[in-house]
Amino acid sequence: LPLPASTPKVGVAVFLLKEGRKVLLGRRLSSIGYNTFALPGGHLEFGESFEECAAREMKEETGLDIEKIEFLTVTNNCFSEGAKPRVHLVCIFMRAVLANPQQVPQNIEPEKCDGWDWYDWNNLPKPLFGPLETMVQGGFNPFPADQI
Ligand code: 8DG
Ligand code: MG
Ligand code: MG
Repeated sequence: LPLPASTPKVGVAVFLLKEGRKVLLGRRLSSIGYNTFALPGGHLEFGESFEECAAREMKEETGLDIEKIEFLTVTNNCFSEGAKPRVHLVCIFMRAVLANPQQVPQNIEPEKCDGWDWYDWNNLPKPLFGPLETMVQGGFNPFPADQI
């Protein structure tokens, strides 16, 4: 059988929610979505649950420990990078809160992210990473119903 040049991959991104309707975002330095604001997250590893991946990527990228990790939604995203072949990511969106509300995010992967900060849901920075922008445009809200 001819092998495909690539296959869809699975990403897990996390809405880390804070009181006052804030979310944690960082400006991407990776080629996909360069300079856009995105959630912490990364690729699902073999054998991992979505919750495990969310906690691991959060720790690797920000140093933060999270809890109340819940599934929210899934999106299907194809990215083209100029002339380069397209990247196809199925992205699982989770939400979570800080295990210790005093904990401060650190920029542990400075080659991939410009730095993490909290942003008001009603005043998000621009430009947002494509998949996130599409969700926000569509009226998606990651906060629990009793906080909307
Ligand atoms: P890894 O090597 O640590 O496993 O991966 P990464 O370098 O941290 O991957 P990533 O690009 O941060 O995340 C994986 C994919 O998830 C990304 O290429 C596309 C998809 N994705 C979205 N929306 C978001 C988002 O808001 N944040 C992040 N981090 N990824 C997202 O579709
Ligand atoms: Mg990562
Ligand atoms: Mg990442």
